[in-house]
Amino acid sequence: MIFRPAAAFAAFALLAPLASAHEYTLGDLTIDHPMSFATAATARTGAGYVVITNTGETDDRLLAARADFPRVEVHEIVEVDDVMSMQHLESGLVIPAGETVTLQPGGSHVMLMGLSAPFEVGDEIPITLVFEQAGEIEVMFNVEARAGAEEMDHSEMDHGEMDHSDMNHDNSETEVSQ
Ligand SMILES: [Cu+2]
Repeated sequence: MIFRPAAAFAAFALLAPLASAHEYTLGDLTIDHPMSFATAATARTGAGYVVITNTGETDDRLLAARADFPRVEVHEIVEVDDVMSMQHLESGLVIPAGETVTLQPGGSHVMLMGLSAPFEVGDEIPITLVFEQAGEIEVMFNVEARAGAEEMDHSEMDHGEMDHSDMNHDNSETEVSQ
């Protein structure tokens, strides 16, 4: 289920650069600005990005993510022989004590596979993030326009440049390395 509240469109139009800034707290973790990019009409995969800060004194780990899609995995990007590919982080993504880990294009991300409909700007995608120490929390990933895709001010956005991972995501890949 993707929520598509009419209000989100209005807010987006008025406050485009700031509308989607939102933050959650779970134990020692701060989970900031969960977002995804609008996808092509034919896309069968999407990616979720978020900034996670561990203010505690114990390392935590993003073990998994759950959402209403056939497959949801935490991926990292690895480069082998100049070829970028995605790998499922079977044992999770470490969030070191006192540090911030950013899931972003070209790096780690929450991989959403088997989309039945494209993500549109203004959509809110509920995704449950499961942490080893802090437990789990459902957060809303706000769908934003890809930089350059629309006429708007992206000066405050430092993500959205095309890269290998985005290209893979847009190409409706059917094979994902395990
Ligand atoms: Cu991926």
